[in-house]
Amino acid sequence: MRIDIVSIFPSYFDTLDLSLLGKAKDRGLLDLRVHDLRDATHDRHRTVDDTPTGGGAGMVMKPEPWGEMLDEILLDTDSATDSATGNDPLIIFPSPAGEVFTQRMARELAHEQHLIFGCGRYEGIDQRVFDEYSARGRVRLVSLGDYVLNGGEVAVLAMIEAIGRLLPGVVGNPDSLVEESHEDGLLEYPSYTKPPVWRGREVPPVLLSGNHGAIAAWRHEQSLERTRQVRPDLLEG
Ligand code: ABV
Repeated sequence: MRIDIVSIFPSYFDTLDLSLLGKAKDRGLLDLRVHDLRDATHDRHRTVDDTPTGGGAGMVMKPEPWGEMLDEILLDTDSATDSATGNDPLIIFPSPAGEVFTQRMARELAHEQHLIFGCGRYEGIDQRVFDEYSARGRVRLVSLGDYVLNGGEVAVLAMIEAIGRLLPGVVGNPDSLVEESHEDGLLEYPSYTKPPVWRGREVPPVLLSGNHGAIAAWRHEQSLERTRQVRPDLLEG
């Protein structure tokens, strides 16, 4: 998978060299390219924002640097992987006004050949940027949840981690992907390891029974009970 990220704080993405995703990069499973939006400005102050037209508080990101940067990435794209595979890039803008990111969306996005993440700052990006690239291709606004961040960078890190670990070969043991929270629409059951007694607290005896049917049934019941307690909304749909 190819991922391009556009941000005015490219060093936020240095952490993607760590751990599992760093290894995926080294092994060529993930082609990650980080772009500084200010490289697409041409004034002395490398200006990316301006006052909101019509008035109001804060600043809005100007359309020109976004247009220049995204055009450049899209040009670099046509010749490469995408058009050959009939898989045009998907541009994602993190936004508190977007559709909510879920494990289902992560699974969907893990099938894409090429994702482009545009990290907005300030009060947002000039609407014409969304309109322009929606008219030319696929654009989605995506939110991590109902809260406001200072910019899209942290949201993009979270999305890339959730998507990246689903790519074939990134997580060593793919079985570990199917038993975790949200994969079956439920929260994960509690996990234990050795020792069997720690500070007087015992591991539930069924887990030491060797009865795999009883263990699976116990875990499912625990998942249901946790979900009922903490996230009843997940049981409704
Ligand atoms: C993107 N808050 S996503 C840009 N929850 C600015 C703020 C923000 C996002 C989110």
